[in-house]
Amino acid sequence: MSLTLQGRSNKRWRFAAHDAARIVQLERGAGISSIVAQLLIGRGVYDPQSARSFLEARLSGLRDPDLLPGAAEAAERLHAAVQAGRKIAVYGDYDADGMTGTAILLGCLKRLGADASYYVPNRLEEGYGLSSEALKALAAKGVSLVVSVDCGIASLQEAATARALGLELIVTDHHELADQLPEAAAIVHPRLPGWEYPFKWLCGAGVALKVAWALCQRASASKRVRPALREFLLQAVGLAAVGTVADVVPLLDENRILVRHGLACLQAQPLPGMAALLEVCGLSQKARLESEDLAFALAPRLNAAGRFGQAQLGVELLTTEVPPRARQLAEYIHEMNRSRESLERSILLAAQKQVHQQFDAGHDAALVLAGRDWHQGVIGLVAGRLAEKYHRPVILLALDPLGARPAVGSARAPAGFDLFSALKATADYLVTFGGHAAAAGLKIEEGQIDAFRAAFCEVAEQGRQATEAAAELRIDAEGPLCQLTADTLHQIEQLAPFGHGNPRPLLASTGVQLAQPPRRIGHDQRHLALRFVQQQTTIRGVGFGCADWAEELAATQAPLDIVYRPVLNDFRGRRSVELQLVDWRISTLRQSG
Ligand SMILES: [Mn+2]
Repeated sequence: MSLTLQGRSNKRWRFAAHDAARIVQLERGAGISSIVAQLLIGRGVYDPQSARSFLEARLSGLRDPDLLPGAAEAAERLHAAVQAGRKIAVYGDYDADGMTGTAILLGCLKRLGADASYYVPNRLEEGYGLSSEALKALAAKGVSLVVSVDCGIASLQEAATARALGLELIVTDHHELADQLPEAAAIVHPRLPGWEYPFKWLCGAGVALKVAWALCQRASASKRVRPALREFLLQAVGLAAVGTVADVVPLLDENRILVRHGLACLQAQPLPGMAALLEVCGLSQKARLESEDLAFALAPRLNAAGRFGQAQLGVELLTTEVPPRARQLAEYIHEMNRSRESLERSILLAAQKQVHQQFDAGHDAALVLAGRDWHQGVIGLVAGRLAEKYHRPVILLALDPLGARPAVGSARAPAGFDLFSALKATADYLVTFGGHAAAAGLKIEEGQIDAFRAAFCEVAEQGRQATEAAAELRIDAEGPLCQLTADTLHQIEQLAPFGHGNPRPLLASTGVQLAQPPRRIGHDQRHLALRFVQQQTTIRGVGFGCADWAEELAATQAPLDIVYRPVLNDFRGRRSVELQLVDWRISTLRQSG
């Protein structure tokens, strides 16, 4: 039976079908516990062999790098350039995926003795992708081969510039393919036309790792790479894991393997920069790193450097071999992340004020907000938060301080809405735009904003149904709190790493009460500390970003139905089960159990 209800988050609760016969079959066939079988079936894994390969996620499950479209050609060319002693530049992107990918290729080239340098554009001044100016500057320095990371697939003009400059250009990227490809010496991309690569969702760093691996095979004159290079490639898997989680690509197939093993590599043998970064995040003593640590601690710090136009420091951090320098850079990046947090808070407040003053959140199908002192490196984060909160596309525009240049905008949309198509449909009002279904960037003349808003809201209205249909919580299973033993949680952890495409399981319990009123916690009081009781079982809970619910929860005497993610806390060797509250409602069902 599939039952739908609505909780306080305004999302519908959709319970996964419970197919008892199928669960028992998989449980026996694969020799796994019932809860793991149930969760795997909910993820579309039905047969014992797929279940085992999913759970094992062996490193040997990574495909030979030469199978990745263009990787063999790129590796041959890079190998030849290294042998010839030519100057090589790695041209990266300023986000965490681009930085980690750049660090992988640069680190690899240096270990092969190459004369290699890197270039990462300034996000605020140059923007995303290859730039003709930068290519000219590289050529003037004697660079003769440029290899892009996490960018370049749409840089047709710039590829022509590179050709005119006599630069050999290798593009490695994973972004959407346009109708036309750049004219480059080689293009490495998991979805390159004419190839059939079985896994389409490697990120920029994943693609860079494959190229580095293929290059190491050539340098070792064997499919088995030399031990020293193998050691570096394992460290590079740690870097690729950060890029993979940061870029929110599905954690399935090769991405799942990269993150599973990358987490272990980051912990066991981190590069000096990663060690320093883990240290400033307070993670160096953690018993077991999780994908969430990459998503919420490492990636935001690297991205903060990019947001302030300092991505080159991020790459330096990830490639330096000098621990004191790594420490210094990690601390500086940590500070930039704090500035980012405070800017984000103040823009969020101002944007919310605009939502209340200017818009009828119930009627406008999209929110288009603008501010003159908004930092363009941070507006995307705020747009993301608002899109989540209001379940509709949100565009934040940073107006030029002098009003002389076009406003720079960041757009985010909830699942089910195609932002890129919506911008394409309203492109007449825009100077430029780019991106994909869930996130995009744009530039617009100030005088066009009102007309654009009206047009965009109209397009959003048409896409509303799809967005609303997607606004649901997919609950894996329902059961009493007493089921949540440390043992069950260990079973569930076998499905880790969790993230996009393989979310941490969402469970529900009905007829639960609060042992005490919720407490606001966190340095900005945004979170809630909770304690749930059901019969003999008491479990601690936390509601991240749920402070809005404090009064209502405190005033509620009736039993609650709750939706949550169970997590296992390994704090100083003491294991405890904790709930992360996701949604709740006043109970109308009989108590479970
Ligand atoms: Mn990327």
